Amino acid sequence: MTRFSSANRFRFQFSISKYAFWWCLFFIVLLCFVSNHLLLSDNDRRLLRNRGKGWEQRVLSSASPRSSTGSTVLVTGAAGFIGSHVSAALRNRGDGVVGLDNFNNYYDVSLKHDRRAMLESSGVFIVDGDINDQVLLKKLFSIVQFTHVMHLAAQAGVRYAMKNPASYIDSNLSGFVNLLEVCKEAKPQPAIIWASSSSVYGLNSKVPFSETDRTDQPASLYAATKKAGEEIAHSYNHIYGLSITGLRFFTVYGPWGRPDMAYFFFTKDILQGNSIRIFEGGKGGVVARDFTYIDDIVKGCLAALDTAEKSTGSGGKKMRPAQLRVYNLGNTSPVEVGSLVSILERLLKVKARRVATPMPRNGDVMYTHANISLAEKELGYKPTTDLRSGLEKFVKWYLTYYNQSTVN
Ligand SMILES: *[C@@H]1O[C@H](CO)[C@@H](O)[C@H](O)[C@H]1NC(C)=O
Ligand SMILES: *[C@@H]1O[C@H](CO)[C@@H](O)[C@H](O)[C@H]1NC(C)=O
Ligand SMILES: CC(=O)N[C@H]1CO[C@H](CO)[C@@H](O)[C@@H]1O
Repeated sequence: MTRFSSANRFRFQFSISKYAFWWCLFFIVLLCFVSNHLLLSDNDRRLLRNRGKGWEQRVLSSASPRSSTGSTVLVTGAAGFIGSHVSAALRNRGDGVVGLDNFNNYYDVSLKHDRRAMLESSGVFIVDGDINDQVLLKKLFSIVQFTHVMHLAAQAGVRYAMKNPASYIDSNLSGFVNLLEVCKEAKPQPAIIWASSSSVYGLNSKVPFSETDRTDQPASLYAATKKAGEEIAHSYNHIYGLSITGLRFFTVYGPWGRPDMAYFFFTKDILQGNSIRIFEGGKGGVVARDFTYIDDIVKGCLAALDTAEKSTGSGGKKMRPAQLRVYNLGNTSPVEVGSLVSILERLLKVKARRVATPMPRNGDVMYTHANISLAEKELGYKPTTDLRSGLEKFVKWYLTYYNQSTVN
């Protein structure tokens, strides 16, 4: 009897624990389902799906320098114009490079994918993701100890900006802050080099523009956000000991450039026989730009990286004051837009159909001219490409890339 009842009790307990087991399982599944849907953003889920072991391996191998003295650099906006050139140059000299880009469709995405293909063939992996994605950034910093961050990403998008300026500012500025937050927490903190812009000089009319000139009169929202970026950089440097270098780029052009820039769409329109609008300043004022060739800019970026001191903080705590710098990277010889078109006409052997238009009041400044003596002194920066030879290389690339046969 005793044997029977103990067996019975055993069976009874077994069936209870079986019930408990199934209920537990049910609750666990329910919990997973709910938390997955309530707590995880789309991005997190994408991260979990696509970023497993193989992905980590690719990040790691891209990050490892080939030379023993090489740096390990995170390049944001790596599929962009300047980002792709800088990534290639870093990789070619033996540094470890991990790219990050969200491949947004502001301009022809296939151009970005082709830049990516070019970089991947030289061993640079570009992570498909956004600088506003904290989870992703933290993950990257947990896999790799970056010595430097080259921050060249920004959300362009003119049409979207008109409809929704707030969100557009959001993505440029909050993206930068997001990145700084992750950098300040990192152990060790990387040094940061980032893209500011000549547009910060705004209404300043004293030329050439020097770093010490006033930059508190932005003429566009874009300029205002770049200026804000410089101030934010100051605060992160001051509070957390991050080493930060801002580069004020002056109208960068060259092969693999951005289709939304004048030299690029002028080339396209001239070849297609479309008329082009050339802005003119009122009352004899000239519209001119200090066009700077991409290879010169790349040299300036690398020199800024090589001369950057280490950040002094660690894990969010400042130890002592850190380096904070800003440099003009220009060509220091402004060219009128009309002359740019004449050079293109000669290179393309096609006459442009010019339509002179008064400069619209959209905040673009009339004239830019960089004083580069500070970059020359401290970075050894010395641009060597004049607009004619630079455009020649651009046109050559353009014709090959778009496979046109207008020129023999
Ligand atoms: C964000 O940055 C991009 C690229 O630098 C620029 O084209 C765009 O105008 C910026 N947006 C704003 C609101 O400044
Ligand atoms: C250029 O900037 C330097 C400081 O970096 C300054 O000493 C020099 O006077 C400036 N040159 C001109 C022509 O403004
Ligand atoms: C100008 C140019 O590069 N033309 C080339 C376009 O592509 C075809 C076929 O892919 C080539 O045969 C042309 O030489």
